[in-house]
Amino acid sequence: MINIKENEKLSIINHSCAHLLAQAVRHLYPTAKFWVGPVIEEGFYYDIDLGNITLTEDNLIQIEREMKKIAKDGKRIIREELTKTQALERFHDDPYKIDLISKMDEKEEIISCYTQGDFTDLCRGPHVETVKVLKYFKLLKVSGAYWKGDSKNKVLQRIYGICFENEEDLNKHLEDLEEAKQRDHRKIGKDLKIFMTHDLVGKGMPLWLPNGAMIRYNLEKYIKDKEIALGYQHVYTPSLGSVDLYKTSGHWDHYKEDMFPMMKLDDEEFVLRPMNCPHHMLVFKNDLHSYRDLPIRIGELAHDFRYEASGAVCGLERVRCMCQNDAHIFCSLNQVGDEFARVVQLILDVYQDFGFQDYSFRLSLRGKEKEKYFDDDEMWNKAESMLRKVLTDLDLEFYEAEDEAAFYGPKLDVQVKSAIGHDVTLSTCQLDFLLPERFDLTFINEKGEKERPVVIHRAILGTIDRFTAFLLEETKGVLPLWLAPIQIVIIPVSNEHHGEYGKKILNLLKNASIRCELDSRNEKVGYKMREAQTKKIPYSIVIGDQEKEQELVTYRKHGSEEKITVSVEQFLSLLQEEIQNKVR
Ligand code: TSB
Ligand code: ZN
Repeated sequence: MINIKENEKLSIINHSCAHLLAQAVRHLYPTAKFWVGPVIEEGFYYDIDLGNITLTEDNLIQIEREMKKIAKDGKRIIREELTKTQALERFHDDPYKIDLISKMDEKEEIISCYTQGDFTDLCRGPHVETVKVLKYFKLLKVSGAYWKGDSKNKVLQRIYGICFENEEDLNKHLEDLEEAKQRDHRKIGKDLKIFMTHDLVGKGMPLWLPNGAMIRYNLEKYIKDKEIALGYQHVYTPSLGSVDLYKTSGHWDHYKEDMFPMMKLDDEEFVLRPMNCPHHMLVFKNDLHSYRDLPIRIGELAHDFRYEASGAVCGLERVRCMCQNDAHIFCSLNQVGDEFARVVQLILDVYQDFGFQDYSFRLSLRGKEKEKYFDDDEMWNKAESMLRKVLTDLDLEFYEAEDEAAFYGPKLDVQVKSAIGHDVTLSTCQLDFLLPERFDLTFINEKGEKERPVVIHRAILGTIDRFTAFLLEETKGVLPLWLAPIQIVIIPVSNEHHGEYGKKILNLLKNASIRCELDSRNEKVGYKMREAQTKKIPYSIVIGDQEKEQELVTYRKHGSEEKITVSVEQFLSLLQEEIQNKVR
């Protein structure tokens, strides 16, 4: 989707459209007060103080109508430059604009305002010459937004909109938005009964329904089998740990804000774990290790709990209870390059299996906010330059981002975009010199001396939760056969005549571990077929007289109109091959 902010012409008309919006709101709500109305990637918004009024979608339609009226009237937009004193005088009865003006320095910036007809707004500009050109716009939504983003402040009404130069572009954009809505995993997850949420359970804590649980079982098996084949050893460790464990690791000092609060039992203190690293450090420490044993790769499908802001949680994409596809690799310094290469290769293989193509690598570095990161400049410089070299040696195309590292070290993150435009990390591979130090980990090197290992933290699917969210959006819910919760639906033409044969096929497929259902409801075949399409079941098979007499099945693949009749054995081997090869 187009990024309005990156296009100069569109930025200007969107900004002018924000003023048009404000003018229309002023006409309809004369006491309205206006905060700021910036251009954003998705168009523009304006934050407006409407007292106790909460706007509805219907109100947006009325405002849009008023905007059209003003635009048609076609007033010119006139710029005026003011001194600070003049500006304070001009906006003296508007506390929001006074707040803005008082922070301005007239020596550094020109203070200007723009007037169109009966409406003047403080603004840097530039704007279009007349409101007449603002024809192709749409108000998209309204939500509450705290003044200056601070939850202690008043809630303002934030109205979002977008404006284009012509009707065609606007319509195309609205179609894209509609498609994104259809592709949103929260919609697919609800329609296909994959997960649900409930206020009684809490925000960011989805419940996986049977269909979702089957997808998840297959994903977990897929990645665990792959990892075991690659020399990972899987463990199970508890979802709780003592506060001391997290004090030792440094999480208590640098990650506490993201954790659920401590629980006190008798005289012990526990936390729900936000990460699994500390447990895995202790698993490593449980044995003596020689350089010959390294790298040691400890994996776990491990449950973690993070305090994500209530406004940030989103379906399965951002949750408060998650299951990481986690592993910690313990290796010597000179094995880091190879191990990183292996992890990157595994990521690429997995993305290939799922057909993911739109992703980018991000080198996530430390930021300036010191307290967020473990304070050891030498360690950070070493880790960051080492990781940068590893990535350069791998010939990987990547971009760098500050203030995105873990508190213990820099990361290589794989970034993807969700249907509604969130930029999120899926896979991650991180370099850590800190935790081995904090847990005093050692191995015996070639010289018989104790040496400190390096730890690589990595999650390939990220979390099963976020991965499933992304998978549902990428596939629009049409999962490949090997992952589909229900793979086949068997539809007898008549229950009376073909029901028994239907059951026979059902058992045969079930015995071959195919997940199938017999639809023996008293409904028309066409109706059942359509329902199988809506449920995105990969194959529906219809059986009537001919099929029954000659031991055949007639199948139809999801999304295809073609009906193909084959023997039962042929059908089964076709399915098995498709599952085996993870055909998409
Ligand atoms: C990889 N200690 C490391 C681990 O060893 C770690 O926890 N890294 S992490 O913080 O980056 O999290 C790993 C992955 O979990 C991320 O790459 C992301 O894909 C996923 N993730 C993080 N937060 C959430 C969340 N709130 N909801 C769903 N998935 C999340
Ligand atoms: Zn970790």
